[in-house]
Amino acid sequence: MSTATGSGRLSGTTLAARAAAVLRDNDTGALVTASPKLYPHMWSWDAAFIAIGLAYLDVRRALTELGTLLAAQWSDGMLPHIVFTDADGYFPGPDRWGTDTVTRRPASVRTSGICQPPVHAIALRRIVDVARANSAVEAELAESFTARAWQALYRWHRWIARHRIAEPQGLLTIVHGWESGMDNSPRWDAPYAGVRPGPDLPPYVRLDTLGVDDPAERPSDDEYHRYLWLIEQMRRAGYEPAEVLATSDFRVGDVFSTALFAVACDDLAHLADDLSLPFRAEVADLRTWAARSRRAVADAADPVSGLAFDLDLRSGERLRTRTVAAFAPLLCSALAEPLETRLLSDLTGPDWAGHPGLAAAVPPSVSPRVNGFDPRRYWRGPQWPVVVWLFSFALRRGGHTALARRWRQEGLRLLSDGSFGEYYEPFTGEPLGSTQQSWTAAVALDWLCGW
Ligand code: 2M8
Repeated sequence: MSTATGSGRLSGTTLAARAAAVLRDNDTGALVTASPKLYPHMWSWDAAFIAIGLAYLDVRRALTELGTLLAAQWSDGMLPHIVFTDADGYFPGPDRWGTDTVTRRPASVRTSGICQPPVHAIALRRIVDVARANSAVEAELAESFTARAWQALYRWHRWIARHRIAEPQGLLTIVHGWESGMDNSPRWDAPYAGVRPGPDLPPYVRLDTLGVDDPAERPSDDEYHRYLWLIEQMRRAGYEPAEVLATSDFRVGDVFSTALFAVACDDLAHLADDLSLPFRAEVADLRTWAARSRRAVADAADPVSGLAFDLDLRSGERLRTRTVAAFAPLLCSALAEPLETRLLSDLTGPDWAGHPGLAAAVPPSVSPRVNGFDPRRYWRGPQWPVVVWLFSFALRRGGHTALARRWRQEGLRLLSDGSFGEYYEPFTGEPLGSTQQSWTAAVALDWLCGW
């Protein structure tokens, strides 16, 4: 674990203790909320990262987190993006989603009706590794959980493969910017321009802007109107996967989610092999989906720069916006040399992590040198620790150890005030959005205790 990091910053030990306190404070028993004020529910991809963080505190509790999410899985395999607690104060809540009448949803929980990036098998593999390093007892807990949960995770992946892989390109299709996890990223500006809210959109009042110091750190009202319209369309389609694809004003092939799907498929297959689980045909499926997805990311990459671009499946337009998601090939090792090196030098260079003005040398969500970069507004410029963690983790696995360690160090520097911001202003390091954000605390724990 690292020691003191400099004046006004917490030592590694204190930071880890504070991160643990965030996860404990946000713990309702069965789930850790994404944050105490702004997000008092469970979010699907947050839960995966949170479970990794929890593994350093208590492996059993980490497995419960994944178990809670899997208990909300729909009967067709979809893992919903929000599992609601009883808390008020978040909009859109379960009534607005209107999933109570959907019979594919388990009756015991209220959920949203869309999904988020499939990082759960990546988390489970990580937790098994942490548990094995901890003790034989924890290893046994993690391994038996894996044997029990494996098929549910496979069904989740199969749902994606069946309903959300758009051929011939092979990219993972999203039907709402929220499904990407990068809600208002400029990646989605062009597709959102085609979303035209109808006059019959039921009225609503936003609550999210009350949970932050400055509403300018959140998406605009105009964006929210489109977000709500897409929900209305899906609700009218009964959240039926084929009907949603046929009727949604938003249908985009997401390179970042596709790359994560490739890695998650390989990780789930690896877990079955590692534990000698009797799922030979399913493992073959996973390997096929992984290879297909990796190829789709490679095909989406510009042959000169290596940057991978999303595809608007409604207009056929390639979305050439320079956001951090364009480095998706690095997540799943999709590109051969010299393109991988080209991408790495771009991402570490002055347009990105090497920009001379940054407080911490990690990639922002959008390059500061791109028109429209906004250092304070959510996914349109700030640095997101969880995204930095994903790249550092992938780079380490891919053998780029020195860079992975550097980003771990710089990522920790970003977090070292101990407030665990949702995202950070890249030039000042100011925490923005929510504080005590659980997944930020979780990645801090992994960087501090697992490297
Ligand atoms: C943000 O998204 C939610 C909607 O899903 C919101 O703004 O209300 C995103 O940052 C998303 O990636 C994240 O999972 C969620 C909870 O942290 O918040």
